[in-house]
Amino acid sequence: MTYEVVRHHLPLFDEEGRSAATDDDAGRDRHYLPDLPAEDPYAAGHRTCAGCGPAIQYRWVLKAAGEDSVLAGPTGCMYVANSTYLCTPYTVPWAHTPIASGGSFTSGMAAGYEAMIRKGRYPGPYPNIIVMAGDGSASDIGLGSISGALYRNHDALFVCYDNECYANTGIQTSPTTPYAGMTTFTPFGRAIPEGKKLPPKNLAKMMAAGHPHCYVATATVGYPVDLMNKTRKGLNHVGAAFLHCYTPCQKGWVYQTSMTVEIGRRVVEAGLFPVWEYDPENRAYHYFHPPVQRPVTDYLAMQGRFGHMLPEHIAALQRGANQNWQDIGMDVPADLRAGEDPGHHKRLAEETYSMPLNRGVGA
Ligand SMILES: Cc1ncc(C[n+]2csc(CCOP(=O)(O)OP(=O)(O)O)c2C)c(N)n1
Ligand code: SF4
Ligand SMILES: [Mg+2]
Repeated sequence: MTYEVVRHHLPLFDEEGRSAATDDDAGRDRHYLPDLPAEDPYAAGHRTCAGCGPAIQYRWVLKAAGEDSVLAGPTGCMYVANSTYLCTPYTVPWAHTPIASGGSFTSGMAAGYEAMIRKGRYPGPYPNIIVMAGDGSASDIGLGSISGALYRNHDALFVCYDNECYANTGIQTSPTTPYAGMTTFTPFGRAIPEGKKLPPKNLAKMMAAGHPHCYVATATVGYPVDLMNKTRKGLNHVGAAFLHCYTPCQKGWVYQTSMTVEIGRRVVEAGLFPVWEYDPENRAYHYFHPPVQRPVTDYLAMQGRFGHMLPEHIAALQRGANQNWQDIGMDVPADLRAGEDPGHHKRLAEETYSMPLNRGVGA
């Protein structure tokens, strides 16, 4: 006898929040969080750094997914800092995998649950199967196994928490480290004054273009309701889904601990991390158009990893950001266009940044 595989359908959160939005003096809507589930499958008591972006992302993704979830975590900060022998902050089943095999391990879990439910050996419903891999794992060492799982369309959510470095082993460069981002493997000096010379790998676009049957989206910890809704959309999608989430690393990027969520918004407002969704049914990209467009210096000056940048490096990044604005269908304001000229800039170490207004944590 064969049993039917029954799947969850998770309702989406109200992005506008439950209270009237008010405008701050920069014209941005301030929202309040909608009612969130009380459950917290990523419990308090873990040992990540204060202000750790990946930890914030883990908490929100798991709040959105709920208690009927099973998790895998390839080696990285979110394995090492979260788990010590026989102790983890997860209230749901969780397994560590080698850094290269997050995709293959998760494929096995998905196929196993399907088979057990069909044979009547597991009562169901089909659980939320999630792997959260760092950028070193998802975009580099474990890319092949995640691509294989997406290609075979296993019903699971594959998340890359992107802190733009191999953090756990001492902040080494990864394929997603941005141009000029300083890491222990890309120090700046007389020979290479910008530190990192290469532009970052566009992991999410690669995943969407290469696996057009999958739900693919980008998100940041600056927009928590959007992140939670994309988690739910990815889980509701029957088949493989990939979510690329930008997660600042306080230790590796060197910024004030309380600024993690703010940096998660500024990267979008500076045009350096476009937020979008790929709809596999219509094979269409939907881009988020932020209400504020900033010069890249508003973002760079908050972080010590960019402090060595010279005017020509800043201008190069502004050129890239302006290209991103055009790619997502937005106009490039004159002051941002002017920023393509190195003569427009000082050394970054001489820049200051304004402390942001309290914008709340809504969408
Ligand atoms: C095959 C292999 N190579 C290298 C390592 C060493 N290693 C452990 S954690 C880690 C960093 C992983 O970086 P990332 O996936 O970005 O996660 P993060 O530490 O940034 O959270 C590395 C290189 C390993 N465990 N396995
Ligand atoms: S090093 Fe970075 S990613 Fe790792 S725990 Fe600290 S803040 Fe989080
Ligand atoms: Mg990383």
